[in-house]
Amino acid sequence: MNQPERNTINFEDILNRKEKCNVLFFNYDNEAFMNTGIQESGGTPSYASTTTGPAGELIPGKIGVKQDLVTPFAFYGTKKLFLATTNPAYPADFMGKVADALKSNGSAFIQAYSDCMRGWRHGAEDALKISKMATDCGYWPLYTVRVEDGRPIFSYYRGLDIDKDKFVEYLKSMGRFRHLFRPKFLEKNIDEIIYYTEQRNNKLKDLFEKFGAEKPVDFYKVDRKALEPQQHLHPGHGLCPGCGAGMVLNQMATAAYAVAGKNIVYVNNTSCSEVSTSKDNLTSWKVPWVHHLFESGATIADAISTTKKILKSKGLYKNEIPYVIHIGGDGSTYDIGFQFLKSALIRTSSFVEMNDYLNQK
Ligand SMILES: Cc1ncc(C[n+]2csc(CCOP(=O)(O)OP(=O)(O)O)c2C)c(N)n1
Repeated sequence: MNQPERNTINFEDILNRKEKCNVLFFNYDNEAFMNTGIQESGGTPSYASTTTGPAGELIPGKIGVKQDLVTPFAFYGTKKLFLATTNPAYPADFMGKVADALKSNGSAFIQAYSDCMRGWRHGAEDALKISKMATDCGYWPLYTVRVEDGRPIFSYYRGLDIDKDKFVEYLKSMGRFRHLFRPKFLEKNIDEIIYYTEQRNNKLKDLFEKFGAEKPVDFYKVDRKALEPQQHLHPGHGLCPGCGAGMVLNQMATAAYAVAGKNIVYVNNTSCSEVSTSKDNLTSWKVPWVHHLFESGATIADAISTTKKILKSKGLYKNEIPYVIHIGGDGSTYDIGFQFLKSALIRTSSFVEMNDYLNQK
């Protein structure tokens, strides 16, 4: 079989692009409602033990599958949309995608793998190793969908093939799956997790067949040594040691800082990233940051971006339009808050002509 062709995307070239995203909707997926006590969400994988679906003698953790959140967005019908999955264990791909998203017309949604040592029950020092394994075993594939004029174009970086041995090692590395290995070896349940992950990946492969890019492998070239440290967040925060969301926020802000400087507004749904960066009247954020609720965060992000554009088009706003990033955990993205996220994402992704108009002004 021919090697698929690589599409090399230079970080520097992205920075030179004129386009500006309306809102980047950013979900960090730690696969449960973590800050309120590890409750099951739509992002929780099959048979993971949580406090609302604890593994016991009769029920081995979550009954049901981890939902596919990203690909459906490609088919709702939008003008221009950038969709991607990321993993902080692959920082060049991660930061390249954040920059690419911010420098795209329309809107964007990124879903980041986000290890949670507390909720997944493993040592803090293993967070990066486990994150890397997630993609390498085929559990967390890294791919991109660019919707252009209403039609999705799929590309990928890695993680589409299941490595069964690595997958079992991945499950074994976390306390939330320990009940699958002892006291009894629940082979049928383990096989089922792998089977449904493989089905999801096969579906993705079919989508690449049908809607694949001409050069299907996206390779982001980022000179990480040349990147300045991000200036959006102070180092002080209340995340757990080894928290994946810390790596995620740092990489996201590093790429966003390279693109936007400090001309950016963050809107943060209630979540670990929100409670850990705000305490009474103290905040870890150095740039404008708004905390909003599950149901309203995405709408607020849309409103901030859209209002400034309308004012600018009327000559009532003199400054440069800021970039806007909306951050939500999986609970507030898959479950409570989904309809508002979906609406805001689709609404803003069709807001293309206004950007062209403002660009020409
Ligand atoms: C409508 C609503 N229900 C419940 C809550 C209480 N609550 C605040 S944060 C949170 C958990 C958020 O989980 P997730 O979005 O996955 O983020 P994480 O804590 O994992 O970072 C919950 C249930 C809320 N704020 N709003």
